[in-house]
Amino acid sequence: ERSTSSFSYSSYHTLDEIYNWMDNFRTEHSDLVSKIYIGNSFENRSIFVLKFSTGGSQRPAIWIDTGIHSREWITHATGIWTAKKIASAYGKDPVLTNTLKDMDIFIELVTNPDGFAFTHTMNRLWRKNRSSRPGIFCIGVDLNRNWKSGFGGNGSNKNPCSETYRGPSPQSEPEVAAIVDFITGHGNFKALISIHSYSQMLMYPYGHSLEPVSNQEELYNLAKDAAKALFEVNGIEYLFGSISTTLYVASGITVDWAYDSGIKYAFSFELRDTGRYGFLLPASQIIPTAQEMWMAIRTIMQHTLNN
Ligand code: ING
Ligand code: ZN
Repeated sequence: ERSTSSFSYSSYHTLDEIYNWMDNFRTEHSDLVSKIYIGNSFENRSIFVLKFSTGGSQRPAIWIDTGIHSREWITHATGIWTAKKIASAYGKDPVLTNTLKDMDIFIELVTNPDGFAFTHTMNRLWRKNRSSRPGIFCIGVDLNRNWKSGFGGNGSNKNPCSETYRGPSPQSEPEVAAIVDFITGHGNFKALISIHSYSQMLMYPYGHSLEPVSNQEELYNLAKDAAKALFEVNGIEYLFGSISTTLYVASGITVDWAYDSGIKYAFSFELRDTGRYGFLLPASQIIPTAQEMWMAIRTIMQHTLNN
C-alpha cells in the first residue's frame, strides 16, 4: 500500500502492515512527523519511534509506548489511531496545538516487534520478547520486568520459563536498552505513558514498592482528572492509583525507571476490557477505546505543558 487512506483503523494489523503504515504516514505529514530508528530487536528487526514536532531542538518531550507486551493488540491499535489523531487535531484542538508549540511527542508503536510477529504466526497469547541464551531452554524475557529500577524485586521472576521472567540483568534486552539509550540521550522527557491491556486502569509509580512517590498527590489528582475525561467519552470506568496499591507489586517496570530517571509524569494504562474478552478484544472496540484514551492522554499532556 502506498497511502494511509486505505488503512483500516478499526482492524488489527500485522507488523509489516504497521511498518508500511508508518512510512506512508510520515510521508503524508512530513511537516510534523518523522520516523526515528532507535535500535534492533533480539531477532534483528528495526525498532522505530514516530516523532511529532513543530521545530526547535531537544524540546521538552512526551513519550508514549504501545505493545511492549505483544499479545496486547489493542495497545498497538490505539497507538496508531492516536498518531493519526495527533496529525489531524494539530491546528484544530487548542490543547494539542499548544502542546506541540512547546513540546515534542514521541510514540513507539511496536515496542516488542519479535513478540508481535510471533503472536501473528505461532501463538496469539505470547507476552515476552523472543530472546534466547545458551543453556536456557525457555524463550523470552518480560520487557516490563527488565528495567533498572527495582530490578529483581517482588513481582518479577528469575525463572526463564516464567511469564514475568526479568532476564539476567537490567536492560539485558535490546528492546529495553534501545529506549533507555534514546530517552537518556535525549535528556528532556517530561512525561512517559506506557500502554498495556487489559483491566481498565490508569496507574503511576511505584510498582516495586508500596512507598508513595514524592509527587504522589499530584499524580493522584492528575490520574483522577484523566480518568474522568476518559469516562465522559463512552462511560467506561478506569480505576486509578499507584501500580503497587491498585494492581499488584511489580518490579523492574518501565514507569518506575522513568520516574527514577527524573520523568515525574510517568503513567501506565491498562486499556479495555475487564476480562470478558481480555487480550482478544474485538476490533469493533478499537476506535472507542482509542477515543476515550485520547482524552486521558490529552489531560496528561496539558498538565505536563503547564508544569
Ligand atoms: N499487566 C502489567 C504487567 O506487566 C503492569 C501490569 C502495568 C505492571 C504497568 C506494571 C506497570 O504485569 C499487563 N497486563 O501486562
Ligand atoms: Zn502488559
